[in-house]
Amino acid sequence: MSDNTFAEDIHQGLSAPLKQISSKYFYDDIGSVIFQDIMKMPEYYPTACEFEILSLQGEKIIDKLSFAEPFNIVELGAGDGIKTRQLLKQLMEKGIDFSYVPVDISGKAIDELKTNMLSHLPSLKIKPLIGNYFSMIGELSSSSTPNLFLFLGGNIGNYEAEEVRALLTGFHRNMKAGDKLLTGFDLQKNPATIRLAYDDPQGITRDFNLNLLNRINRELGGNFNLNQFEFYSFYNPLNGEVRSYLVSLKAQRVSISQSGKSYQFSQNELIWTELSKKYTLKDIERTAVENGFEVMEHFLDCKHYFTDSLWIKP
Ligand code: AVJ
Repeated sequence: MSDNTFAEDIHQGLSAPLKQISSKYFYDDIGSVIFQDIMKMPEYYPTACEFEILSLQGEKIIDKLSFAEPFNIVELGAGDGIKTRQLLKQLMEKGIDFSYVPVDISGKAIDELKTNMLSHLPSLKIKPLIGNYFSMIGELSSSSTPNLFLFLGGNIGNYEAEEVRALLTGFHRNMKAGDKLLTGFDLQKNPATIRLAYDDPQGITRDFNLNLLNRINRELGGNFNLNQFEFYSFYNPLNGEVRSYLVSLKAQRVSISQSGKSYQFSQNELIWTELSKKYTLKDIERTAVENGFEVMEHFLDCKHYFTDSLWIKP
């Protein structure tokens, strides 16, 4: 991602009536480390739930594919790969012939993932692809090798309804008939459980959000004073949305030296940072059908907090 896009997005976001900074900017080197810490917090249940699903139900998932070998397991946005590795390990132990194809726009992320995967699974056939999701899906689908696409971790929760539609229709258009998609969705549950996961008492999620301002300071020459912003996160059980914000604690003006622009904040003005949407199984089924997929099976953890939902393009 070029610096220019970041600068332009920040300018647009801070000029909007409701100021916003996209959650995709959480993940610079510092933010990625903080996210690792979030995934280790007892309050942040999604990681453990999806780890359980992929560790305990890997065989069930693979049986359900009923793919001719060899096939591809194509991971869209691979992250650190620990959860995926649980699934791959089971396939290898069964002697199944497949290739693991992680796709990312960052060559660095892909290199690290490859090294890490091979250190745990030395005989894994890994064929990383650098590029955007849609064109890589299209390229893979032009061959007759069956594909299972993975979109794990609940990343889909960060997308607004229209963005979900654009993403899934883009996947669908580029997939071939018979190819499958396994997507992680965080499920609606006791609202207090969700609230705690996104507003933890240690303040790790707070630091994750404040790092956005730090990143602007570092990369764009911003002069955000982090003491003059606080974090606020709200879960609405009526629509399943966690929305997170930074709050300006006083009236203040913030400048960005790289662009020479400045932005006025009133006291208690918000910067919206993230949507983390929680789904019901019904929502997921409707979303699948609306975008041309058929639901094959939901794989849930034992607490029914999270699902990896397997869809087919008929
Ligand atoms: C990486 C998008 C799945 O929304 O749960 C964790 C990011 N934000 N805590 C999520 C996140 C605050 C996470 N995803």
